[in-house]
Amino acid sequence: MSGPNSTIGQSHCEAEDEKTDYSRWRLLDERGRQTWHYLRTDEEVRKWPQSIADKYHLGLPTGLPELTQATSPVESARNALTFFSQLQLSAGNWGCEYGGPMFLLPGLVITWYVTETPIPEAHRIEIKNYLWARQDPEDGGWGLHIEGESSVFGTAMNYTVLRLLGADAEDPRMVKARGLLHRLGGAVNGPHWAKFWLSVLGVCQWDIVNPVPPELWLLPDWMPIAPWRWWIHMRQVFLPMSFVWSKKWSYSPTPLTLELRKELFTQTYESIRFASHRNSISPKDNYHPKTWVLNTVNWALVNVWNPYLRANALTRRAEAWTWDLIRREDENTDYANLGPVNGPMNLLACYIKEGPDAYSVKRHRERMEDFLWVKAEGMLMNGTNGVQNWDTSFLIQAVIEAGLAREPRWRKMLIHALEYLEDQQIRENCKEQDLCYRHPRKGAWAFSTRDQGYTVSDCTAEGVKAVMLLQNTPGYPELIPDERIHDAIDIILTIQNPSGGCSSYEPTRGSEYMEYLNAAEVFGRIMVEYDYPECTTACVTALSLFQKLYPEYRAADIGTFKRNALEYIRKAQRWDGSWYGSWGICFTYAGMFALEALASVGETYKTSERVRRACSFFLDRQMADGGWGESYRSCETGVYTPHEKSQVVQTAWVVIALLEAGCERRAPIEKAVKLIMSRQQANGEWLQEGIEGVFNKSCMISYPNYKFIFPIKALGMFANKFGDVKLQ
Ligand code: LAN
Repeated sequence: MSGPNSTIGQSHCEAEDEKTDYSRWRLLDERGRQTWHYLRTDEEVRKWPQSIADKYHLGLPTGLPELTQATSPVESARNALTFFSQLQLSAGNWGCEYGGPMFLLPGLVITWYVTETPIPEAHRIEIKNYLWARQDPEDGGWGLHIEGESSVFGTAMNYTVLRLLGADAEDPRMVKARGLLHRLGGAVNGPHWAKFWLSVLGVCQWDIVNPVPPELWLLPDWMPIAPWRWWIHMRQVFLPMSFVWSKKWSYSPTPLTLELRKELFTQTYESIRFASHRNSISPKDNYHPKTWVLNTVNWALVNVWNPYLRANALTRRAEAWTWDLIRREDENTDYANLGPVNGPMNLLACYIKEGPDAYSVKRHRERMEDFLWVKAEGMLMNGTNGVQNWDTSFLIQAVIEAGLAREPRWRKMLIHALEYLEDQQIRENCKEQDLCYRHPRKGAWAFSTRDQGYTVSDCTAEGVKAVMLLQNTPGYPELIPDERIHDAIDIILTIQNPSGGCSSYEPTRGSEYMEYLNAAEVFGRIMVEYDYPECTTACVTALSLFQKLYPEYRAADIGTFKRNALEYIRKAQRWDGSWYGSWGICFTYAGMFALEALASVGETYKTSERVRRACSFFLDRQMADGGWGESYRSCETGVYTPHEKSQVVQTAWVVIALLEAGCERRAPIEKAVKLIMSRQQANGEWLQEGIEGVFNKSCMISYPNYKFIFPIKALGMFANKFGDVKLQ
């Protein structure tokens, strides 16, 4: 172990980067809690052998055998499952890296540094390796996400991380990164979150940070801008951020942070008027420019509220209430927290409030491990504490679709996956849920684990679908009894908006006009919940399946829900037949869901003009090799933008979409299926291609297990429709 400060003064140029011994890394899965461990002694290595999943995720040879070449879709799906089943973890779930965003490690590493948390040597080495691997070789910078263009946010923050972890300022890669940062105007041109973290670190002065007043938490609930109405991720980040901002807490200067004050700016630290840079931002970072409304509010807060009106008593009350909410978030999640941004910030808030030896600080430090992942490139921070429930639910459904659940060979694997979902269904609401503005969660599934414990509409829907499908397949046990299935359905029924659409975590609580107060600059559509075709479809299809199995239960509510949801799906279709996707890239993803929803009420190619329009949208964009490929630019611009190369995952999405739609043109679908099969490797796997997921319009995120799950489903659906014919 070495403290962060132990690296100060290291002045050698790293000609050859340090590496850890990859045969010593192990992934531990404790009821879905995934943490990586670096074994120090040979004795430990002997006692805890490396699994195939460990090797696969680390990029080491797995030794899995070559399989008989698949000639039909189901054979191909079977080969894929032969490979993928080897990656099932001991708790019954599947795991994977969940990287992509490049702004997460900085929050964590700065928090470690300022809370003087010892950073294990192996972590220090592999985080650096990851950042080197992800540095843009052309300009030397980093972007908002791994495929994005270099920005001040990415470059200033990851440069800082590298320095905190011991990289030498004169390392040629650092010199190059600094050069780019200076060309972009230096760290003063970073977005709000960069300014916040650098002020915490003591490298910027707090004057550079636009106000984050905790007093907002005292607004009465009826006020349209009260924080309880915001999208959960924004309010849970705003919460600890406002606490820290209010305290204007900064780490005392160290020799290293004094160096950073020299490196991150284009002028001397002493000559910078930090207050004048509150609104400075490089065009590369300014995806969502601040509105005149927000600028006016900020101006009033800085020039009138803070100096003349901010009353001590009120501030103290606001800090006390904010602290209370932070504490509740920690307790409700056993310190796992909602996500990778509020996690480190809550740790920092606990450190400030309760001191270095508090239980809260200790437990938070342990929980930080849940976000870290090791892969061939090094160690990164995941976008959540994993993708456990989501991937496991989808995999079960894909296997059933492909007809493989009936083959005895997969029973053990599937029962184990079912046991996992059983264990992960949330059984109780949060304590005093109204006081902390939490939506009910009894019966729900979260995206990752039960500990994290946040209801997500479509995670609940996909989870309960997987359970219902499998429990109704001959040969599978009933692990989740009816009343718990009812609980899940009750939760789904709470999540619909008046529009008929469903949002992600809660029904929409505030107006779209709140977007006028979006202060993050780098993200779009973040302030409130919106309707999403993806989430709506998942809920509708779960309810349809449920109705078939339990026709009596809340039949009227379900009927109304479905009618309104379908109305929303129809309205959300664009004139060209497409749907914009918010959680996967992009039109190929949302189209798959929307067409599934329409098909569930019998609207198909034969009967519906809108479905034919949707099919034409896809068929017109099929690439010469038979596949589809869509660039992440679609998400940013809202205009379908082809990828330079067709993508297995997106091709599978479109095959599923066309088959759901009942598209009668077999030839293009068959060509797509052949393409998917042709990319399969001899051991049954598919290789990683472009990034698959997105959030907040501008930030991409990886779903590496999609390259197994969706091809298996697409191949199975093709065989169901056209027979398991020889294709190769
Ligand atoms: C996720 C991941 C899963 C995703 C789906 C279930 C796929 C979606 O259908 C609903 C929304 C949800 C749950 C979702 C919301 C936003 C998340 C949590 C993420 C994209 C993963 C990371 C992201 C989170 C906001 C990242 C932290 C960044 C901030 C701006 C706070």
